[in-house]
Amino acid sequence: MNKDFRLVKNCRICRSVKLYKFLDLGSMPIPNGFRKKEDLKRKEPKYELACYFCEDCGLVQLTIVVNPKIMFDNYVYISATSKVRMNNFSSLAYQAYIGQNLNSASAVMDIGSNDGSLLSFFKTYDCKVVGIDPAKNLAKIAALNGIPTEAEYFNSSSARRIKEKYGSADVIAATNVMAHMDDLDEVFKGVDILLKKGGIFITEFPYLVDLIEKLEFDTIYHEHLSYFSLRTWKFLVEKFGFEICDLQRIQIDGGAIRLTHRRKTPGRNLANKVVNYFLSLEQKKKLDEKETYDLFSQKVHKLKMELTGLIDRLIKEGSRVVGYGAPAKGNILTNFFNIGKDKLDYIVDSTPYKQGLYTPGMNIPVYPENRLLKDMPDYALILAWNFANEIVKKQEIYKKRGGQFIIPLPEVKII
Ligand code: JHZ
Repeated sequence: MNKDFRLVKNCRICRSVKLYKFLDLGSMPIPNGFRKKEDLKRKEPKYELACYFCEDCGLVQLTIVVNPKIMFDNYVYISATSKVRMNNFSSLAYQAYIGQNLNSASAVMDIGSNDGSLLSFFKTYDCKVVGIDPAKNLAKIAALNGIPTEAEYFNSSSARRIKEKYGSADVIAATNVMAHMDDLDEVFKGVDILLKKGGIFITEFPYLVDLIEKLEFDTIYHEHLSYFSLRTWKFLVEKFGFEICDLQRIQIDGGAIRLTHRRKTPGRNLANKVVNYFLSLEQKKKLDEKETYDLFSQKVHKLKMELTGLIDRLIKEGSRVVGYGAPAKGNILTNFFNIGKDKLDYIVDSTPYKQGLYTPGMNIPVYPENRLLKDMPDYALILAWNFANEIVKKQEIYKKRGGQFIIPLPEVKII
């Protein structure tokens, strides 16, 4: 892509033009576009953030695609900052290791490998590992940690190059990355090129049922181009000759699904029962109806009133409020709800790359986590609400000393 963004005119999966617009969050900075102090005066690029629902296949997708180079070539997010995420990677690696009977001759490749966290678990099983991630800064870190990483976007041509260099894979993983890729046909072509006969392709992504039910509107941002239901995902994988052979709901990132795939063998239906269960659940939740998405948008606007109302009241009463966690989603929540420095003095976050910088759009400073105890603000708004339990446990002393946490969604809660 040569331009900064392109408008979406057809559904990414079925090519339909019947796209129904809902939830317009307006013009937003890129969600991981943290800025240095000296850049704050410079104009920040902002892009439309709104969704379509495809009336034909049901895919929820953004109305525009921001040039991936703007978002991913240098990436501040690292996977290793959460114990919950690391435990989830460990369980995925174990499941694949046992299920595929892997050994030291097996090769595991990870698309969107970030800092190499997932592959590090396969390394403990002695498997050969290869990461693939366009973020050059992260590829370097992963390589230093012993995870060879190709700093590339994944598609059929990079898959060919990787196959030539490393051979084919017994397992290909792609966690939290399918939503980030515009040309899904190219991704599946690449997987088909790289995967050994009998190999598996495992992916995880946030589940649309959870997003809608728990009002996780802030997970809608420029990096996430698609929001999958099983119905849309199944349509996609079958188009490329794969089938789902295992499917689990996992309690991470506000609710996600882990899917394992193999190449389709005629006459074999590996996971029919569980797939049908999920398909009927989605029907029951009315994911195929436009009204569901309109209702979702209305609820987001109501949440805005509730959360900003609470913070305004606390501040009026003389309390100090800060943010906890500076995830991409937090930047969407603060921008859309107009929660700026007048409301949150600062945000604490464990990611070294984010500390010392300012959040996109709202310019709120980001400090290390230990600032919370030193400073003892009255309230900490947990912007990384998906890790609320982990954070509250970690900050037990803050609570004991009288500090309180605000959870922003699905409904505003003080704990
Ligand atoms: P977290 C990222 O989204 C980006 P984000 C990406 N697009 C994606 O798909 C999802 O992940 C899955 C901090 N933290 O994981 C670390 C603490 O400070 O919810 C992170 O900055 N203390 C690839 O950015 C942030 O919170 C802690 O104890 O929305 C969490 O970011 C913990 C546990 C986290 O993802």
